[in-house]
Amino acid sequence: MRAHDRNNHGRTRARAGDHRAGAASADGAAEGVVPDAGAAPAEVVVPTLGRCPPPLDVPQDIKPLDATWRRWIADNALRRCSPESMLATVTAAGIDPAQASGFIGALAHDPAFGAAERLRDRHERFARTMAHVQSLRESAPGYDHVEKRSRVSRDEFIERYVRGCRPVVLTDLARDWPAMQRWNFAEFKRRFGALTVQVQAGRESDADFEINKVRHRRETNFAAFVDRILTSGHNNDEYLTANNELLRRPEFAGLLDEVGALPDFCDAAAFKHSAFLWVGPAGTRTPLHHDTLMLLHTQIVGRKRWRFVSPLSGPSLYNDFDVYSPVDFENLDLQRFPAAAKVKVLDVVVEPGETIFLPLAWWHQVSSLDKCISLSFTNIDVPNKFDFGHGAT
Ligand SMILES: O=C(O)CCC(=O)C(=O)O
Repeated sequence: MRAHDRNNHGRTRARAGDHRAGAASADGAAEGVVPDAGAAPAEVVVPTLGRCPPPLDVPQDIKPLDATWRRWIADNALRRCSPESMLATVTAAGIDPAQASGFIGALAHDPAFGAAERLRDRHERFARTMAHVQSLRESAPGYDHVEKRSRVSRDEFIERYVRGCRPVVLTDLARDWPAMQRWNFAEFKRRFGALTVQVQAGRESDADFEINKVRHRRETNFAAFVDRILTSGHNNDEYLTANNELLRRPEFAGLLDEVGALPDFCDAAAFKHSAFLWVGPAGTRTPLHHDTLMLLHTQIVGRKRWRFVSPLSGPSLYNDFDVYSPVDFENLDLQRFPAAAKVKVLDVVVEPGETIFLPLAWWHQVSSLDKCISLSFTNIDVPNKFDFGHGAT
């Protein structure tokens, strides 16, 4: 499947060009501006202003209203922020207030802005519908925890988890895999230490390391990488992720033979092309995103914490770019992301030997509690290719 060829389970897009903070500004960074009270429907996102464009080069000069600020105003007017609050922010940034106020006043009569309002209203109706369906789902007993199950049959797996679109941890899927005995850091170093592998590096210094993953690719000696994992403390700086395509290299092909029998809801013939290795220290973090296909992820060594959010809660996740959300449920910033407060997060720790099923389009963020070796695979024996388009605004 084409999706299998796409690295990191379909997360192909890296933001190109301008990627300073705030370039995609509609993520609701509150800047102290008051939303227009009473105008917003109560059940949808409370409007907050997006992040401002960068400060002017010569702040003391009165500057004309440029295209970036026009877009900022249009974005925030669509959020129903009040003209006064927008004007105050724009003026404080050194922009000509007369020009800004003329632009704000003219928006109401601008047919292009009218079209944007209609799209916004349609989006809000859709978001409300999804929120209502989600609240029904959350009212089901047991919704708030991820089941841990063994001996799940193909029929039940497909019916309850794939079609039912709910995550599950399968405790016995990898029980008899030789990999469970053979894969560990010392053994990896002994067998593959001389080889060069591609990792994601320098992540700690970039808040958007996942979106910018192309920039973080580095080649490194595998033994040296393993040594750094073993000696470094808790950190997120370096991580061998699904991007590396390591299992497609003949030198590593033996690893695939050490994965034992797969359950009958997997397509064994497709396994070789759809398995991905993950190796990293305790402390790696994969930020909130959704994949474009379903997958299974087995912990061989170490534990990972997965946090899941239903796709129906997507409208509360400030998703402005592709499949990524800037919300971090480990450290929730309610000032910037007030709508995320109501989102129900399912939290589960996956232990060595356990396999998590990631249902379609579920948002998830993952952190390694220990030094980890994991294997993900996407060859679930059901149609598993979906077109999510390009979601960036
Ligand atoms: O294990 C991880 O760090 C992230 C896994 C993940 O997010 C994925 O496979 O989509």
